[in-house]
Amino acid sequence: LERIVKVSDAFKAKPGERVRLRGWIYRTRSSGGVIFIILRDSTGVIQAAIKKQNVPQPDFENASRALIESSVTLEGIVREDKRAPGGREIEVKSFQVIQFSHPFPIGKDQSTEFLLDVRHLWLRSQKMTNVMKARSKIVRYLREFFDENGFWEVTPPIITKNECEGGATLFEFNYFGQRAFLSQSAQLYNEAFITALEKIFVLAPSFRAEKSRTLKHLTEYWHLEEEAAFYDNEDNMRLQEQLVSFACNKLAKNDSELLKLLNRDSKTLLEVKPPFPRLSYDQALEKLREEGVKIEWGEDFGAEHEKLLTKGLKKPLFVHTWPKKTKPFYMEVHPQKSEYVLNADLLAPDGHGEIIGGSQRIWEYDKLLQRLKEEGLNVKDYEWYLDLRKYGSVPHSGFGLGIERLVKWMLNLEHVRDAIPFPRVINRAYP
Ligand code: NSS
Repeated sequence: LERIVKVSDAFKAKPGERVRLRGWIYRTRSSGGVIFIILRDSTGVIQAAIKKQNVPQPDFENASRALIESSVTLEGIVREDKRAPGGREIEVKSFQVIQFSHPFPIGKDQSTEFLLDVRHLWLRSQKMTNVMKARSKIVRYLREFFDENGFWEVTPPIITKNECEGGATLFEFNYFGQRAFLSQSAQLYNEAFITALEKIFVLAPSFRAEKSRTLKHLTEYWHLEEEAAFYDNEDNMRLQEQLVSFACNKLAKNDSELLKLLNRDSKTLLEVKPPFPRLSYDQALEKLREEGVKIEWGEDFGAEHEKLLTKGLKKPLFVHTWPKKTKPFYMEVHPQKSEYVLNADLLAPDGHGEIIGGSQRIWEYDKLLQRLKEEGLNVKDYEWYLDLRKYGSVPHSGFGLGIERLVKWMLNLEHVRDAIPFPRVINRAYP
């Protein structure tokens, strides 16, 4: 009796073995009395040769009628064949169609916008399949790192009454007559968890009403956020470089075949190791000015600035100690320089942009209250957050990493939307 196997198993099977495969038609062509089908499943593609004299007549007719992307099952003998892709071919003995596909709308050289319109179908392309596999691995390694280092995974709410990262990018909605928002960040809740669990992380969607179209902004993205009691900004940066290096090294070591399919060289990822280079905001500003950039103190960096700062780097770059006025209310003020905060942004090499934002938090009640007022936030909505500074408050720090930004850099993708199956941007919430 035949075994049901995956395409990858068929490549490992002994020649002469009889196997049964299930999947989709990736390519099809016929020549004389033979139909060559490239069969695709989640593990890869393999050639199958359907000869008229080898199969029952209806099987041959179905094979000749079935268009690409039809779902099929077939049974046959594994043969070595130098002419076939990968040096293997299935000599088919029986062939059934599960569903005859309608003519597939995706052909060669289609526009980016069209491929986004049919994203639900484009997901099965080799490119998207490989990106999704790599993303799955990367997320697994990130979780593994936290698990090995004593962090608990927690689950914050998505519906909230608090802004975390400024009003300009809030998605507001009517919550049974009350004003509420989609979460921009789990951070404020993360700060509540640490009094129970000390070291925690969250993987959840964050929402930002980003009104501009760029290579790195989504309106819905996956946010990996960490928070730890008793950590200062130094501890925070060290943890970030360990986390990022761990994920890069694991992917390079365990998944080099996958990386090859994505045209990403494993060696670069193996070289990502602590410590990462660091510049203070003021040093970065000086460097930009040396390059001829006109920029005021206190201005945020744009994509071009980030590109200049990270050009040719092998590892990500920390830019730390930012002007207080450019950053949110919750960041701890620098003890010696009151116009600065204890924070760091981590910029990926070669202009891939900011992948992490993190800081030490204000942990004292009076200071936090003052900053909330300075920023004009409604103190009533933050009473619970202020409570955290009343009952056993401790110094603490945390950060947030954008999964799609990290994946974009690690796989060297062009656009952040290539790193997420169904991207949401200003002009798109379909499919
Ligand atoms: O705004 S952040 O810089 N920081 C926070 O939200 C903190 N509250 C996180 C924390 O300390 N717990 O966002 C963090 C990261 C940022 O570095 C990006 O990698 C990513 O989140 N990010 C985004 N990715 C994709 N699209 C958009 N629009 C986006 N905004 C931030």
